[in-house]
Amino acid sequence: MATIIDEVSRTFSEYLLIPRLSRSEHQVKNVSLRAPVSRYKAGAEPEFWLNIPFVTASMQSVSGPDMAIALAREGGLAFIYCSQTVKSQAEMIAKVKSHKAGFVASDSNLKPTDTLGYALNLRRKTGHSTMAVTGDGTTNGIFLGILTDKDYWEFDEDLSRPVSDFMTPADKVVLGQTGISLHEANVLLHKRKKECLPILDQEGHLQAMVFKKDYVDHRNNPDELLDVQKRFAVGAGINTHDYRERVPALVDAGADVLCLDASDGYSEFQKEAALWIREKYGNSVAIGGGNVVHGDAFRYLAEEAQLDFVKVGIGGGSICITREQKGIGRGQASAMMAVAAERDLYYKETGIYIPICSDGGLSNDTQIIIALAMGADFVMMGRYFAMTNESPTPRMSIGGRVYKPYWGEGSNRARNWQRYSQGGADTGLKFEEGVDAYVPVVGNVKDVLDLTVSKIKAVMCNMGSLNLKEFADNAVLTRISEQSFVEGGTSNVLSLDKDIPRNV
Ligand code: MZP
Repeated sequence: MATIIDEVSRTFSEYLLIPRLSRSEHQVKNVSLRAPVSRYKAGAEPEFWLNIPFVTASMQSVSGPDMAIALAREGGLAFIYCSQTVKSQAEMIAKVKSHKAGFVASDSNLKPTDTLGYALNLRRKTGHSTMAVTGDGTTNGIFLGILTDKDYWEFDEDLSRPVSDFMTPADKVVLGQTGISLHEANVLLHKRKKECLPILDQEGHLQAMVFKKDYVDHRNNPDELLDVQKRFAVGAGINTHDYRERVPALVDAGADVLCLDASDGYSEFQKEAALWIREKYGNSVAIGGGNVVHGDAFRYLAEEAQLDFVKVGIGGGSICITREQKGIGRGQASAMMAVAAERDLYYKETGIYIPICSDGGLSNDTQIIIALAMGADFVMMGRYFAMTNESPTPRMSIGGRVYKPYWGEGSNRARNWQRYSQGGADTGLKFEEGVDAYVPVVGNVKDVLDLTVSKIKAVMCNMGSLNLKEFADNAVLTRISEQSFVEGGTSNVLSLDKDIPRNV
């Protein structure tokens, strides 16, 4: 006979936190939201951290390069979706990596004989208003000068004239030599009041560029998530079918974290893929997987598949119909509590900490807070990020409000069959597990995260905690009745806007 779990499947909105003593040090300015991503031994530091506990879902309608750049700037990580060709996914990763760094390889280059019209087209295509001019127009050609948008008046010039007529020639450009430190390069930019510093080798070949705007960006975003070369960190979704071909291309392009993207991750296919990657790349790239909803599955992926982190959640996603279609899944709070308990037990037994991620179904900031309190090290969200300006979908006006399309990876539109059928020769989507939907546009990633982060930090102070580990350890949660849920809203008053129009 089947095993029946007595406990009812519960969701995050059925719980409230009971405040703990806040001491004088429990102030928002002292709170850290750093979160581990890679497994670590007691007493050691994880190789990979997030500065805020947020990652994006590996989905077509969520995670492109603009999202990855915007989120890394705030301290989180995007997982570029894998339901596209290896080539285009690797190009997206490379785009994030080349966006900003201390020393950037110059990727918009001109020959002196190129016309101004050609340069303008290149500017439109790349968005780069500063372009190096090299002898042969290549990244590391002999440096001849620089063309910026201050050198010409687009609508007044003869566009057929050569770039050499407009550029600032090399002898008038402030230059750095190979071997200069980033700090020295920035000081030179500052002192000489320049926007960009080309770095040349002894023979005059262009080696790199250093931009003032990157320095300013860095100072404005102290939490930004960078790799050792000071490039934005980026993650990539992968599947259990083509990882032998896909993973090398993604790692070459610079992916920092890989995540096996599957609706149900309790499978030998995940183990095989994870061990193959581990053997080839060791600990140089973090590997996550899932999704799971109970302790045994967590232990399998932690122990047998040697994953760095495990994602929790089946069927809770805002666009997900897996529970309706297949009858599998678990309430997200019950799943988190079961997996967090097993994670803690595993840590006690082995001294190895495996971070866990709550994935899907987080429909407001309160649920994010409860997920972290229940032991999630970080959260993965799709809808939350799909609603921002940086998601890769077009804005559309419906009934006077602005929306963006948001569709599940298991929908007919995404056709990500690899996520739902992890092994064998199966190809193609036989039935849908996700829907095609719209979400309202709410603003920039930065603005929505600012609000969520402020709330989390405020609650952590209520709970007498200065970091996420303390928060989960200190958390005391109570289940709420339907009546107390109602009590939590406004009561016996008429609310402005909701009940009484503001212009009355
Ligand atoms: P949400 O943040 O929009 O509620 O959920 C996003 C999560 O739903 C993803 O990270 C992924 O785990 C899951 N997902 C993505 N596509 C589908 C689907 O088509 C899905 N069923 O469930």
